[in-house]
Amino acid sequence: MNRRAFIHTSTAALTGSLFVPSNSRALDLTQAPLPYAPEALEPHIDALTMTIHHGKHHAAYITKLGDALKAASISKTDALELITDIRSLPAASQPAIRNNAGGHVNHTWFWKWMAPAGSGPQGPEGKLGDAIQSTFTSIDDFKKVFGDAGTKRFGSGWAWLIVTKDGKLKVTSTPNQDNPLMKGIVEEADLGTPILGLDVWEHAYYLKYQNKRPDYIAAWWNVVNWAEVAKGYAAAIGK
Ligand code: MN3
Repeated sequence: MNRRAFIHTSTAALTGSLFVPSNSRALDLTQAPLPYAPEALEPHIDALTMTIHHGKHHAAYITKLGDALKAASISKTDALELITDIRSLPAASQPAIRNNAGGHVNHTWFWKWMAPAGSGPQGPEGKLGDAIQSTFTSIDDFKKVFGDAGTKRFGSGWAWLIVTKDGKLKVTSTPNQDNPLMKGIVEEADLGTPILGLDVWEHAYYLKYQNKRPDYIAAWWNVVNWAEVAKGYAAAIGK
């Protein structure tokens, strides 16, 4: 094996064992601005919700994560690394780091998984489209399964489309700010690389949709950034 092939193989093995998306960089304790104006997702997601969600909720997870790390004298500040290995942290610090590092990672990705309606592909195309059709029968069936995962999540949490370690697509759901990368917390069968996630906490939709979570989910499909999902899929399957 030449050096190049060796490096390639080692990287693939490492990525596979950690489930960390190969396209994601370290995720430190700084907050990126929204990739679009807060009103850009109107009328599907309203500007005030976006402003509060990003500026208050997401920002608070980062502040509280910093506080939790400081209290536990943990110098590691990569939120992605933290969430993959929560169980190795001091027990007393695990709940706060689990919630707030999870919250930081989940929201950082969530903003990128949305884009103004009509600004990109209207649905999954190419290899991603083929994989969704062969896994779920059709795009509509996939949306039904994913939407149900979000609707049936009791209380607060997320619906996910993940790529499992054997390269299969799967719809899952987690409570609170848990994430499919959380080994030792999420069931083994539901671990994988998230390529799409939907925030179903009431703070994500209550101002506009009140108790009507299914209406929020139906509207949200209009602002899914399918180009970004396809990018995540390609990275997760290593192609
Ligand atoms: Mn949220």
